Amino acid sequence: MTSKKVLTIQDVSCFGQCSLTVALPILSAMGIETAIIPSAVLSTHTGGFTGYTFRDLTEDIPAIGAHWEKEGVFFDAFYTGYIGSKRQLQYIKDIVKKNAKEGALFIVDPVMADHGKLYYGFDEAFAAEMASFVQGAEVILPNLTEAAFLLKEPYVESGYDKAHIEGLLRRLSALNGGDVVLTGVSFSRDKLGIAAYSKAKDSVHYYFEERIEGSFHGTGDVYASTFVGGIVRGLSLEDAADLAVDYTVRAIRATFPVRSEHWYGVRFEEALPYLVHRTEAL
Ligand code: PXL
Repeated sequence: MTSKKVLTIQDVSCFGQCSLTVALPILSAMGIETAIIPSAVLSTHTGGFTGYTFRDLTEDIPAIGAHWEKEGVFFDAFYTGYIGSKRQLQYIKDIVKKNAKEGALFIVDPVMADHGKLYYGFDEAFAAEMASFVQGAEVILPNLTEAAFLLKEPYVESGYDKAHIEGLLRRLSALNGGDVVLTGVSFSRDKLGIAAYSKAKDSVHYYFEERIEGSFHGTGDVYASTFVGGIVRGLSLEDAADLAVDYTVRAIRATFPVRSEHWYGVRFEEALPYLVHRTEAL
């Protein structure tokens, strides 16, 4: 049981199994009261669909925070994902300051890029703003592409070694002043996983699973949501990072047999009983 309250801020992609439509069910399944602020509403996500609608909700954000302050609504943790505009970053920072309980956690998934490229609608100026937005976050969860954009370094896709990953982790940790979980790390063809850097311990923890061939949209959001749930439920950085790998892999396995029709997301719902079971043991 936990009475902790989380606020997650990311878009609603009405169809496509990512961002809030993934974060909310996962955090709920982990027994965590979760409030939301939709940063934007899109008819679908931007990864493979064309002609989607996009309603920016930037102007609603400060008003929501102000109302909550009046109502005495405060949070134990903040988790941000896909943010629709640069201006939102400042508004969100204000909410993280004003609507926080003492000791509240701030966890940032700097969603903006994958496979060496920025997502549609993002540019290097946004990446620079994101690099300063993460300052003060207890944990950031970039993939390798996002790490490169945050650090303004060339993206290294493969063939790197531990020294490269550990250099990235330390340089990223200098941006937020806290812990870092780097996703999509692989030192061999058949394994894929994460590297977690604990600033307090100055240690790096790796966790790998068998690679499942293909690219699966929305897995970053499944991963980050589960990680946040684990942290809020009291797991260590390393245990939360591992639990999130275990669950994400199950969601991908549930999708693999139907991947050609189900190209837009992962069937994380199939694996929710597993996550509930793992959460019950906490
Ligand atoms: O899964 C990350 C994500 C979230 N939200 C929107 C996206 C993407 C990735 O493409 O397009 C709208």
